[in-house]
Amino acid sequence: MGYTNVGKSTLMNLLSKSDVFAENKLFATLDTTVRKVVIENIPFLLSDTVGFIRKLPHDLVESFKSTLDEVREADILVHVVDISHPNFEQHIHVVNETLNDLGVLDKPILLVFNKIDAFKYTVRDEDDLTEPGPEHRSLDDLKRSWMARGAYPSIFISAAQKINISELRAALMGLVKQIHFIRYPNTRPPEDWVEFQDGEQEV
Ligand SMILES: Nc1nc2c(ncn2[C@@H]2O[C@H](COP(=O)(O)OP(=O)(O)OP(=O)(O)O)[C@@H](O)[C@H]2O)c(=O)[nH]1
Ligand SMILES: [Mg+2]
Repeated sequence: MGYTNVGKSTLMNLLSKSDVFAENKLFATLDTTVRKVVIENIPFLLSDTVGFIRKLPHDLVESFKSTLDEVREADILVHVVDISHPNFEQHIHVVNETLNDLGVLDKPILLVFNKIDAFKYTVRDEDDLTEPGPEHRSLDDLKRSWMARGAYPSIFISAAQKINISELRAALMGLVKQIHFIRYPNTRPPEDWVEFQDGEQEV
């Protein structure tokens, strides 16, 4: 889930190798789409949702309700953000407000910063002594500040250019496994489960 036009459907297509409608316009997705995905022999359901926005067009309220149900019932929330958008932080805020209203902020959340290929910033002159603005933050600056906040695990990707997708898959699988083996304790854990329990990052 995430703000509208951030690349949720593009990412869904990539992870589930399906063909969910993706287009560069607001609200390309008008209902929730669920796909079964199997990674490392563990099946789970991946659901693509309608985009969040501050003021929802009236005729979308109904279709948005199913998105809210989906979010309420999900085990893991993948919050997709368009980091190339100048207002991406405001978008995160709008989405988080909705999650807060739904009372789902205690669910595991993976923050996925998408469109790193389209990310641009203004390089400051070395002798520029004025206060740096948000437009001067490089991708590394943003990575550092989001990692430092440590609120949620964050991954920086490009769904369109397929950058860092294996890192995203690994992070997602880490969360899926935690839930899978709590829910199905009798299923034989894969070899790497012990490592995972030790808190090691999977690659
Ligand atoms: N540059 C760039 N564009 C991307 C990336 N991922 C998606 N897009 C483009 O962003 C636009 C929106 O993508 P969608 O996948 O439809 O976005 P969405 O979040 O599902 O949008 P809604 O369903 O309308 O909320 C499309 O034109 C995509 O091609 C990316 O990593 N980089
Ligand atoms: Mg979509």
